[in-house]
Amino acid sequence: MAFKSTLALAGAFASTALAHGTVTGFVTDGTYNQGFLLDYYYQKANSGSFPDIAAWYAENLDNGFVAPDAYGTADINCHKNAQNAALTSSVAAGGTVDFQWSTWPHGIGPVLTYVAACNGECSSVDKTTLKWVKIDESGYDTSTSTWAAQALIDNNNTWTTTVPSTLAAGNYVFRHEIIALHGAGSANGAQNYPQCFNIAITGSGTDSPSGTLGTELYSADDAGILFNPYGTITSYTIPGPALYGSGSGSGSGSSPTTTAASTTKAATTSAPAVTQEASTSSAATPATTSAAPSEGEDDSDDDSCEAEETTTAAATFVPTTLVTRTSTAQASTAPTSGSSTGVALYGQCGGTGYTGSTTCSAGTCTVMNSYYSQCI
Ligand SMILES: [Cu+2]
Repeated sequence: MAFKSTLALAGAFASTALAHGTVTGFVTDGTYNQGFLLDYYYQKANSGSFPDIAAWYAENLDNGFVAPDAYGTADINCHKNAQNAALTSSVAAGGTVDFQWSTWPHGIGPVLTYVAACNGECSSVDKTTLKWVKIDESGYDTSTSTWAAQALIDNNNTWTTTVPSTLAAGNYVFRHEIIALHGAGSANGAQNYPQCFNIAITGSGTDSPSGTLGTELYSADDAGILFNPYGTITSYTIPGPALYGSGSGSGSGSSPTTTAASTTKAATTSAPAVTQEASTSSAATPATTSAAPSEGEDDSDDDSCEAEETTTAAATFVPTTLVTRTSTAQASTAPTSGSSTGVALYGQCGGTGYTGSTTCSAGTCTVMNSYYSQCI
């Protein structure tokens, strides 16, 4: 990750600090739904609760990912310490879901989407019992030498999955996932970033395919997990169970905007104090950086999660992409800064490069690190 002279810019907009991004919004048949924000982690830490939304809560802080040595744990389902979403959105069988990542730095790896029937309420289903059906997968396009993750980045950090029209109506957890492979040439070097959403499928489909438990989705030595992505790639085997028959997906969908690239590259600045999580992740991160060649001209896509962890700064989500996407996206819970009434609870109230209000309308402005102070 390049830390360049964008601190002031990022500070002006920053409300949530992330390195890898989360799915901060998802669109079901054209309807925007709130996704997971890192803010919610702090809300939960400080107040014990987080908003009732249709996106699952997870503690994928900063450099958090699920490594192959954790494929046998519950975290592989919906990311670290995931908790059920309280609400449920809906999509018609045959319709589309757009997953909007706040930012995404790694252009090497597949993108996959699964569904699991809840057989009841997804708000209370035991995640370890969910059986995942892969409905969308994309790996490496040898004709264009492009990874799915790069296509996602190029599409305004958005991925569109088409819901198979044959799936039976009912309550499902959708599991959308990027597997970053920039370090996957080494054992335990792949990085899985799953996120989950409660979405009811409507329609007249009748198919209820059997799925695969999360802990059985991948193995550390799968051909598509332990994979050297450097050099000439003649084929890539997407990991996980077979794709459901009528599923289809693509990296296209919502129109990319010309601001997407600059927004992504501008997303560099402060991170809240998550050093414990980050250092935990760091320990699981193979030191492949120095041996790994560049991923190309996109210098924001470095191969080093260690670099993000060993500096005090990490990338920050700049929520301008949400604003350009849909009008309803503006209803996100991003705290306002610079308001005459002060910064809302959990909002940023200080830090290097920050130019907004330092007065909290609720809580006390508390220094998390030199780059980020928060009203808590
Ligand atoms: Cu990384």
